[in-house]
Amino acid sequence: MVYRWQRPIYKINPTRIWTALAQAGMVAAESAEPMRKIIHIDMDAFFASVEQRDTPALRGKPVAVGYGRERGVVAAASYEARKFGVHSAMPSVTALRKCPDLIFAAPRFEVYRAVSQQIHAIFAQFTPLIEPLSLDEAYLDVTDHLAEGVTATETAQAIRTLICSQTDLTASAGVSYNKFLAKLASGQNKPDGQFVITPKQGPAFVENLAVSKFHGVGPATASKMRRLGIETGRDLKACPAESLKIHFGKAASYYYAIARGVDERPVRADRERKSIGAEKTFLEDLVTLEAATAMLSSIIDKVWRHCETARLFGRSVTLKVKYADFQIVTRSHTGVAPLASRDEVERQALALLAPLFPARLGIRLLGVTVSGFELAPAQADQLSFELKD
Ligand code: TTP
Ligand code: MG
Ligand code: MG
Repeated sequence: MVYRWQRPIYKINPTRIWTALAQAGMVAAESAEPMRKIIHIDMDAFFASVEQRDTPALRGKPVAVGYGRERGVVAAASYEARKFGVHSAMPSVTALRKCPDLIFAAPRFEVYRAVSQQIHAIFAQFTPLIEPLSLDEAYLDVTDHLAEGVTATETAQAIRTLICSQTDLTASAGVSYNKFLAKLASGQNKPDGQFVITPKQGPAFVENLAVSKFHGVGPATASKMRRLGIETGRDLKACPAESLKIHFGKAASYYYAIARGVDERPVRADRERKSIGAEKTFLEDLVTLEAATAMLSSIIDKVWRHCETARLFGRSVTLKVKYADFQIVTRSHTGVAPLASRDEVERQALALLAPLFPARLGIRLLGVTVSGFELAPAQADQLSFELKD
């Protein structure tokens, strides 16, 4: 009897709770665990800036990296192009309508990858705790690696100065006490800027922000939150834990914590990326193979774009189908050679999809994942993301 009551108490780690309370500003920070110092670095208009650096005629001009033809999409837009409303993932035709003088530059992934290695080498001069998120960004934990008398803010400045002198490109930085806030901070003074969020400022900063700006709240989650009346961090904080659990399941505890400026995820160094996937939940269930095929196409576009960005080509394709009754079915195929084009991925995915029709029930979610990479290991493990609506 007694044990049944005691067990949950043993599971609670007092140090972690104390740290969380301190991060939320509920107890004095000095009395908690040493506050972490996390830096998030992200290159400015990465692919576009590299093209402007290497082709002087493109400097100061609205530039999009990608292909201008029909069905092409913008991978990156220079800041000059953004003034016209051009941004990543926008169809090229739309981008040209918004900015008729837009200049398209073909992507050169090997160059972006080389720059990525250069900036990684710079990070490594400051800390071994580096968690890359993509080619152009990473989290750095410098808590135990600050030089004598040097602050995290000064370290971020030093890293940006080195990046600029060694690559001729600019980066922005965010400095804070956890990953969630460091990433939010790096976007605050872009381009070529940095921003600090202190433990004191954290909770208020989150409260005043739109949840759609939160890392980990994709467009589908953001619109679900909107339907529930949750638009800002403040609304999210006001939402009781039980209610979050009902609506968001496993993700609820993450949302509960970030609404309070708390994020205990460690900076995980040198994780190997094992798969790249994307999935999409539909507003209305899909019933026909034609409808499912059409939806799969945009999911594959997204997966393929990220495979290309990371230069990772896998031999396996996995299809995930969630039916209206929430039953999940996965089907996988592994070939002898890496899938080298978007169309090859699509062919495999469709071969896995077709036998599931006629479908026993409407389909509410489709997902595609590529794995079994053969090329150089990239950093970071599974990269999963929601499709933009
Ligand atoms: P981001 O860091 O998201 O964007 P950015 O560096 O172009 O601009 P910002 O100054 O706002 O950070 O992405 C880094 C690179 O990844 C980007 O230059 C191109 C590529 N990319 C794509 O190929 N497709 C996409 O949908 C996105 C978002 C990025
Ligand atoms: Mg960037
Ligand atoms: Mg980035």
